[in-house]
Amino acid sequence: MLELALVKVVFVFRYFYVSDAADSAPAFPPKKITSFICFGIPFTKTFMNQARALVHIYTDGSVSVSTGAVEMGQGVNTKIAQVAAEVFSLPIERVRVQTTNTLRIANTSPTAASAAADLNGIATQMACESIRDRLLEVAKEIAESESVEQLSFKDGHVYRNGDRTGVDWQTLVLDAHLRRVSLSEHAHYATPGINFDWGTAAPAASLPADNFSVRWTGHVSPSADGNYTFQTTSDDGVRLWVDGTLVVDNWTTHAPTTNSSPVLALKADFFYDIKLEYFEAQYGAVAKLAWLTPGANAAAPIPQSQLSGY
Ligand SMILES: [Ca+2]
Repeated sequence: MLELALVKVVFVFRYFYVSDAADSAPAFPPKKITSFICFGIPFTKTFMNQARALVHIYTDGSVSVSTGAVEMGQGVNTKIAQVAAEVFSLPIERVRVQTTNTLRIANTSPTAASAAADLNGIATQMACESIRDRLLEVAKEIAESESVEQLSFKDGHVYRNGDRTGVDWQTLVLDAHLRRVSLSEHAHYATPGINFDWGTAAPAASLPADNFSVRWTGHVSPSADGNYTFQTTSDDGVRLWVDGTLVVDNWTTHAPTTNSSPVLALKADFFYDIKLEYFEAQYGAVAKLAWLTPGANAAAPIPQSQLSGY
């Protein structure tokens, strides 16, 4: 679940998240990996790196999830059920993952490339979180709480500041329905590019706000022949390799800084290796990757459609 949350925050290529005790520049390869995420085999056809989920909660408190993933014994439905159960803090028995059907989820991507659980799982997470947020608003009223931030779900009950309230899951769901709050959600997930400003917050719940590092690797595929200049904006350190050559190297602590590569002549539809390493020491955290394309006056984030994993 935490891994899925991470993937939602940053995924383009295969990447590592590393927490490093060093207070300046951590080394690669890292000595200690506290959270390893490998989304290493997504589709190289980027348009396939998308998924949708449809989640219903019924007034008896049961949860129904439909996605485009196809269960063929590999356990993807179990993973998806675990996502929903985790978001609502319910026993997994309360969640039913439905058979795949394009009447419920249209335009599905193949269940392949080691990506089905991640893509469909994140879509499921998004749908569940939308419903959860609506339910928390209802819970705020019936538990007479001052804010939703005080509230959480745990073991089928609503908790306020860590203490169990008298509101259980089924009561809440039924109450929401009687208040005409939607208990259904359809969510769409597509993998993002590298364009992050995390501020002083952690990029994901399982990571620290400071002293972490990220490595993205994959391919970049230009859509036109011509001269390209890659541009990083980072706080703190950054290194960028294109086609095996180090083209940006600012592996220091600094405020948000833009660095440019030399001009690179690239060919359309070639897949160039690309690797971006980044570390955050403390305070603000920014990691952005842009490029100046042939004929353009200003750099723009490299679109996800032109980035792919291995
Ligand atoms: Ca910083």
